[in-house]
Amino acid sequence: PVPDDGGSVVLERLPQKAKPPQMYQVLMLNDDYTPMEFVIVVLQEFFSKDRETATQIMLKIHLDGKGVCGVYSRDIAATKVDQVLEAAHKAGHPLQCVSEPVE
Ligand code: NFA
Repeated sequence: PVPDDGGSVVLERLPQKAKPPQMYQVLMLNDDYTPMEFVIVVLQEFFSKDRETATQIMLKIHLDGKGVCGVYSRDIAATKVDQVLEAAHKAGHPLQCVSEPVE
């Protein structure tokens, strides 16, 4: 007969390397045609900014050529870009929006 070994099992944990996921910043780019008011509304609607913050970000984009609208996981950032581009296209504005990894 085979002796019972007790069936004991040792589960060792490998060293946990849970790095947080890469984050992506969503930027809007300045152009000469998109109305300031449209950019402010987009920042309020899609980036949950209050009107004051939205106005500051819009002016930063207007003066510097680009500005960060928010920082998100890759999927959410891609969705934000899509939402901005669709809203701009529907309204007939050339507003551009991109996402890029932080750092
Ligand atoms: N530069 C645009 C204007 O003067 C305003 C604008 C701001 C456009 C930010 C795009 C992004 N009407």
